[in-house]
Amino acid sequence: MAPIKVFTAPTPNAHKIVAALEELGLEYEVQPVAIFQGEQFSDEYKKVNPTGRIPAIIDEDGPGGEPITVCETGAILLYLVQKTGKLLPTDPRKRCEALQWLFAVVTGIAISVREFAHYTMFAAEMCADPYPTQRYVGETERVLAVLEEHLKDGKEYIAGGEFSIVDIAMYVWVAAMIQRRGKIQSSKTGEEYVNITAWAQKLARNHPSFDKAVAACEPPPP
Ligand SMILES: N[C@@H](CCC(=O)N[C@@H](CS)C(=O)NCC(=O)O)C(=O)O
Repeated sequence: MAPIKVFTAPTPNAHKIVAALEELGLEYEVQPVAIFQGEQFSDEYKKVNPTGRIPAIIDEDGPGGEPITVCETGAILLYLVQKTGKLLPTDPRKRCEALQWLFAVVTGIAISVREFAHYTMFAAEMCADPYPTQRYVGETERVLAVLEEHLKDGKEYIAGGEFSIVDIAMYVWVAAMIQRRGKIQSSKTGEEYVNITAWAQKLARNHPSFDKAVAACEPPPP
C-alpha cells in the first residue's frame, strides 16, 4: 500500500497531521513545501490545495480504494479518524464533546495563538498600530484561560476522557508557545498556566509521536 503523502513545513499545523499519522501507525511520506519561499502558491501545489496552505495529504488508498486529496487540518484529522476508526470517542455524547472542542481549537483557539505569535514576534516591528497586538494578546489570554480552567483537577485529556485528535490539535500550539517563550503563561499577570503545562508535559512524555512529527517536518538541508 502506498504511503500517505503529507505536504508539510516546520509549523504546528503540519506537526498536527504528522503526529496523528504517527499515532495511528499509518505509513506516510513527507513532502516539504517551502512556504517561506512561496512554494505554496506554485501552480503545482495549488492543484493539491487551491488555498495555498499546508498541510495537505494525498492518500492513494482513499475511499473505495481510489486516491483522495484532503486539505484543512480539521478535515484531515477527521479523514484519518474515518479511515481508522481511532482517535475520536465512539460514544455519541463523548464524540459530540470532542467535536465541539476540535472545532473550537481549529477555528478559534489556534487562530488566536497564531495571530498572537504573528503580531508579538514575526511582525512586531511592522505594525505601528497597537490594536491588532492588543486584540490577539487579549483573545489568546481569554481562550487559554478557558482551557486552563477546563483542564483543572488533573484532567488528562481535553475531551471524552480519552486521548484524541483534539489533544493533538491543541498540543502543537501549546508546545510551540512553550518552545518560544519558555513556559505557557498569562501575558497579563505572568502567572504560569499550571493545568495546561501539566497536560502538555504528560502528553509529551507519553506520546513520542509529537517529537517525531517535529523532526519529520524539519526542512531539508539547503
Ligand atoms: N485553516 C488551515 C490553516 C493552515 C495554515 O495556516 N497553514 C500555514 C502554515 S501553519 C500556511 O500554509 N501558511 C502559508 C502562508 O500563509 O502563505 C488548516 O487548518 O489547515
